[in-house]
Amino acid sequence: MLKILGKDISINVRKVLWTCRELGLPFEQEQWGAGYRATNTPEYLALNPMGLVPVLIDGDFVLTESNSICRYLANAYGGERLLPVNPRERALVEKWMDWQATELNNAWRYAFMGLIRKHPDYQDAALLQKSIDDWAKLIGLLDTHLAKTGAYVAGDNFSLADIVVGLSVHRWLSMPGEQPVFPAVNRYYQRLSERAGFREFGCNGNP
Ligand SMILES: N[C@@H](CCC(=O)N[C@@H](CS)C(=O)NCC(=O)O)C(=O)O
Repeated sequence: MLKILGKDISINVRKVLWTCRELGLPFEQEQWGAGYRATNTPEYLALNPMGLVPVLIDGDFVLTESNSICRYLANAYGGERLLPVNPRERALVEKWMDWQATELNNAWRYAFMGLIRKHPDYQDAALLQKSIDDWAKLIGLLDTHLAKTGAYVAGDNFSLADIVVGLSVHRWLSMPGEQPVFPAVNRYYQRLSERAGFREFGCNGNP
């Protein structure tokens, strides 16, 4: 049985949970991370020296980094539909996964920590506005792209890229205040909402 260490409210944990659902994989989950079981213990740091969630334990194999875990699960458990074998099709999926992990994550961090998590270290008004502007710019790029595909981020078919980008879109739409409206992104959100995995782990009340 797969074991996933990490709390339900974490976007990175939810990527892995949703991937398991899409693949029909049973799993056990333990709630680790701030507010739950502490990740700064020697026991946990031996699994992930970063002290972050999620961690996947598959028998004697331990893996960290949410996007890598999603790719591993698709590779190991018949997920070609989510991560194609064809090099070009796969590259388009991986490109958007990398974009989410590097560009999008970095853009939203300050605004998310300040406005949603209400962390005292993230309350500088100018930096909050810059983060929202950077985030909106990237969601705008995604909107232009989705208007072209008319379906999913890597083309006609749902893939791992939609799990990581879809959760990020849900986070964007959870932001308080008046934010720019992106019609293709909104249609994409509706499309994702037809999936049980997204309803369970994506748009489930956690930003
Ligand atoms: N690059 C890592 C980032 C993991 C990460 O930042 N996890 C956050 C939760 S989303 C975390 O563990 N924060 C500390 C905590 O909650 O204790 C991944 O994608 O797995």
